[in-house]
Amino acid sequence: MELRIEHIESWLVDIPTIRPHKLSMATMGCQTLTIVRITFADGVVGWGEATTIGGLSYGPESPEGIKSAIDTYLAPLLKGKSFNGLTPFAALMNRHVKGNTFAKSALETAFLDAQGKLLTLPVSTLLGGAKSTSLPVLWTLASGDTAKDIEEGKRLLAEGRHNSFKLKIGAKALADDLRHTQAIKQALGPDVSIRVDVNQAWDAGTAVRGMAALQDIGIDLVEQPVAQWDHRTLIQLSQRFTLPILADEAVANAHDGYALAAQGFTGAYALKIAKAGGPAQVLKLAHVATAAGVALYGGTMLEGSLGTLASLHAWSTLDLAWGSEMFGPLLLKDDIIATPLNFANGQVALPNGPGLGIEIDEDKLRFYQRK
Ligand code: MUC
Ligand code: MG
Repeated sequence: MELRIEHIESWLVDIPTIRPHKLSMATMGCQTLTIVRITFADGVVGWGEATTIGGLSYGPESPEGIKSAIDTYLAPLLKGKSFNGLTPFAALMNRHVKGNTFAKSALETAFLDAQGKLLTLPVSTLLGGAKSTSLPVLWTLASGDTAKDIEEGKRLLAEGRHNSFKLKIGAKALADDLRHTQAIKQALGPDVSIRVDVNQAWDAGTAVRGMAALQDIGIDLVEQPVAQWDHRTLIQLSQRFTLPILADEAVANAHDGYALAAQGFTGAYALKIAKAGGPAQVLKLAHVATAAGVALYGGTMLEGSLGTLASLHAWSTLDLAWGSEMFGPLLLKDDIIATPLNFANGQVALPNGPGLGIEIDEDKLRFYQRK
């Protein structure tokens, strides 16, 4: 089987969020999805998405930069070439384009979507095969207001949509964040798992005090307490506290995962297709982590349904000890797929149709496309 690439198009799609989403480095009122479509010689098309958070405040690629990398460099490189599978496709991109893993992730997703449609197999099968047809999904309480977060958490528990939550802290002083976290933990009760994501906001001293207090409050997991580059403190914290650490910004790919584990990190890694360069590339990190005894968590860049699905197909082949946070589509007021994903009972169902298993609503795409 050879897949010949005829055409690659990309769009910036701006969709408002259902409420402000406050992280330590940005407050989001809108999410921008960079959507890509690859058309192959026999007319089969594949769709992909690359999405980041807060422009350039979270990661090194902006939505506009991702689109530019695709249009200016990656599309001309790939156009007219034939591939017998994903390995040579990814190798060609990596040979000629350094970094830009978000852009590569969108293209890898689109390639897999098309290959799956051609072979009438779901992307999960191309990635090794799904072990489960639904995956656990938490929700992030991040309105910026403690009372609103409690109300939102209680409503989602009552609806049965989610049974664990992540809180975004780090923008405020430690004492304020601890009050906020404790109030939510108490209000939602001992059976509800609460994790926090500090998004790199603490220095080493604050992190030691913060970890000790969060452990007392009964928090289950602390995500990326210190700066991305500060591996030494991250490793020391992971060894000093029984409260586990989830490495997010500090670990993008298999090389990072190997280095952190080899230096003594214990805990878990947040896998994200965008950090690694796609749904197949991120599995390399997952396998390194598993070999090192590091637990797995399915992470999001708050993607819409396309990026969320690409991730879910990859996560379905793994054992995720900490579940996932693939709730991105629920944070957006609307989406560009014809049938929304099904979230219920703390789980999201994995479609089993060919490719990603969904159809794009092209009218919606045009409606939300940046003009
Ligand atoms: C992050 O750093 O984990 C994931 C969930 C959420 O609310 O924000 C993202 C980013
Ligand atoms: Mg995080």
